[in-house]
Amino acid sequence: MRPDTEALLVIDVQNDFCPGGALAVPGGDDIVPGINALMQDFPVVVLSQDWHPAGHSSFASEHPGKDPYDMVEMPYGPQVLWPDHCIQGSHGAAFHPDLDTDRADLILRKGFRKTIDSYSAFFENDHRTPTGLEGYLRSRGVTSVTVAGLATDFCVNFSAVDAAKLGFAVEVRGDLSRAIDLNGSLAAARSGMREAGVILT
Ligand code: VGL
Ligand code: ZN
Repeated sequence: MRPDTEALLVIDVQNDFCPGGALAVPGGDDIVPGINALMQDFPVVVLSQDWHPAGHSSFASEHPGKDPYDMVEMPYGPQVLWPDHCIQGSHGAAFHPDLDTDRADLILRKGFRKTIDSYSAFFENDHRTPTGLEGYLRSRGVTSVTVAGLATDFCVNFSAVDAAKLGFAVEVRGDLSRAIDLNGSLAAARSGMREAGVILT
């Protein structure tokens, strides 16, 4: 077991991000056994869950004339439009059935406000509205986080960069994450994470 200062953050290992899901990430389910094994090493385990109301503003279906993966300008900045996914209470929003959710200390839901998306488990996409995760980790004495899950170039990336900006030591397990890779987003995410001081393994 690692020291009590080390947390594992498992990002969005949900049915909609796995093959067959609404926003399937290629090979998204391959990482489940490795993540289950890794959870056994950590004294603090947090799972995040993308958790959108129906009609969420990040859904292309809410923007007449737009298609999934188009970009729009939101009051908080540019936003990719997605297929409807991870709707609260739906099968797609549930964790992958093989994920060992019993091992989690905290399940953190994000993206529940209709008018703002939240890729990061720390802040919504305005980069200002906190989810509460920072306070949770600090009050448990955590100083270092390891991040894995879906998708490498979106929610894993934003969570890892925010954690580094907040002063946590951050490692991203690239081998236990999978990417959407939209127009070079994986390469951009990798260099952004490295620039922020994240260790990519
Ligand atoms: C995610 C796109 C939309 C993710 C969530 O978990 O990476 N990507 N919502
Ligand atoms: Zn989402």
